[in-house]
Amino acid sequence: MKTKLIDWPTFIGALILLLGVTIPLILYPVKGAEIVNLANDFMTGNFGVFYLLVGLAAFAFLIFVSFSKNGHVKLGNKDAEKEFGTFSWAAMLFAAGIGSSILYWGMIEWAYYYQGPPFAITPGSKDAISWASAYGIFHWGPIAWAIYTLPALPIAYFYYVRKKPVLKISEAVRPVLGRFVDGPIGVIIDVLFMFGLMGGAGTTLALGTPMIAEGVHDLTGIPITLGLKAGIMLVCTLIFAISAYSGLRKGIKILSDINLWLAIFVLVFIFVFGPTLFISETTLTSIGLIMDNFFKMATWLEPFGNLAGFTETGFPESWTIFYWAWWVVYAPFVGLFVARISRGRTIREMVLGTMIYGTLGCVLFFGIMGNFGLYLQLTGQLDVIGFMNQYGAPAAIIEILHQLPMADVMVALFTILAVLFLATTFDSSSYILAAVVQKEVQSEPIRWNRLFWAFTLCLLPLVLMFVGDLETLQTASIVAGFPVIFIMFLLAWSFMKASNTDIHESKNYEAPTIHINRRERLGRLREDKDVTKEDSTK
Ligand code: NM2
Repeated sequence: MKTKLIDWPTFIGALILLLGVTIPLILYPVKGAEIVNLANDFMTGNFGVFYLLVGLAAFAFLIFVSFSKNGHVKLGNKDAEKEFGTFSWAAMLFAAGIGSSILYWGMIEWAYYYQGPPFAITPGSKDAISWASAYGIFHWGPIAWAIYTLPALPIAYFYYVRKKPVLKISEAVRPVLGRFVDGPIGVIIDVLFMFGLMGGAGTTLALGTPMIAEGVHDLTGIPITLGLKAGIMLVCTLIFAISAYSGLRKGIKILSDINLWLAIFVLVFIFVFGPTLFISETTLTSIGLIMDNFFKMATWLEPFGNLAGFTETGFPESWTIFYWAWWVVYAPFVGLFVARISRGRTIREMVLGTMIYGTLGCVLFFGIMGNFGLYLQLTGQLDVIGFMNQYGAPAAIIEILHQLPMADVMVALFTILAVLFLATTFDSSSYILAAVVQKEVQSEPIRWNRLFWAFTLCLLPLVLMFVGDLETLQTASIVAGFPVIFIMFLLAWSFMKASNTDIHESKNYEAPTIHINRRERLGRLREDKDVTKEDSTK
């Protein structure tokens, strides 16, 4: 067993923090939940502005970078071939960054907005219905994907351009923090990121497991008990542990490809056999509504609360801020992962590819699955909202699927798809957690290390489920992600600092990887001509 490569302070630090939070939650669940909820209210109540600004800033920054000189830098040597074809690349990045939550929220998010709309609109009104269809797409749209993409910039840059074989968040902020990253500050940055990710992943499991259990129950009649849910978690863990163990090119890539094909099949099926026209029209209209109101949605808070006749809805805290926080805790991981799979692409290709494919994928899920449910509601074919309020969201999701032809097959495929989505997020998470606790990653992190983090990822939610408090975990993860926001700033700053320096010094810097844009090329041609003219006049 190779242990020399392990960065023990980070490895142990992350475990201590994890146990330090889990054990008190197990011992004092009620008090623990109280504290976590207080922390959450404090954070989303007071730092909403901050979160919304981070979203907007990430979005603006990435657009700027992709069209600036820095966007032309190629990740890898000039002649490096793309390590993965675009299809597999997009499949992997989507499968890594998006878990089973997209099946959950894609199906049912609209139902929450229908009953609790934004902008103090009357619940169930015509306006509420339009926003119900649009808001989910916004929460999984370009700003969210920008949050995901930002950390990939410095990480990919150092790994492929400066060729440092280290896949760590701390390494990516070296240009700003300098030697400090070699000391405790570096360890703290990595540990905080790992903790946030484990919490964010806990939220994913907390949502995914009951939905998969509902599918299994529907298909087999097995009652939904704690045992069934624990069994499901263990099976999922086994699948993603095997995938992480077999590595990037075998396990993770193959599982992601299958995941994508199955997802396409399910979506096409619902689109074709569901209300095709309604789905197309509503999705397009929703996109228009978002475009029209992009900045309004991206900045909407409730500054007046209940003052002067205003009514506070709590919508921004419960949804937009919560979502941005959730994307933030996952972001460094997705950044590390996207960076790792992007060899041979330019920064611009990586950035625009992630944002565009990511957003498009989410639009398809929300547009097709969500609007199918909305259609059932509006036509009275199924009172989804009534069903959900009585039996819970997972049951409502399965009931929606029952309205399709070949319902049992669709429920089965949907359940398998949920397992796959979960597994493909968790195998890459384990892979990245393993990478971060290593001093060096030449090609892949060590196998036992990958396996270790696969099981650790599942342990916390599993134990907390028995204490009956997955919700606390969900909240705790968001709180845990708060420090990651500052890391996001450092990451953006580091990228600009490093790549600008390299571009300025590019004459002696490894025959860069930097393509010249058209205007510059013309400029240079002109200079050359001037030189020749001068020469001929001599
Ligand atoms: N995000 C995309 O459960 C999942 O789908 C993982 C969730 C951050 C909302 C990511």
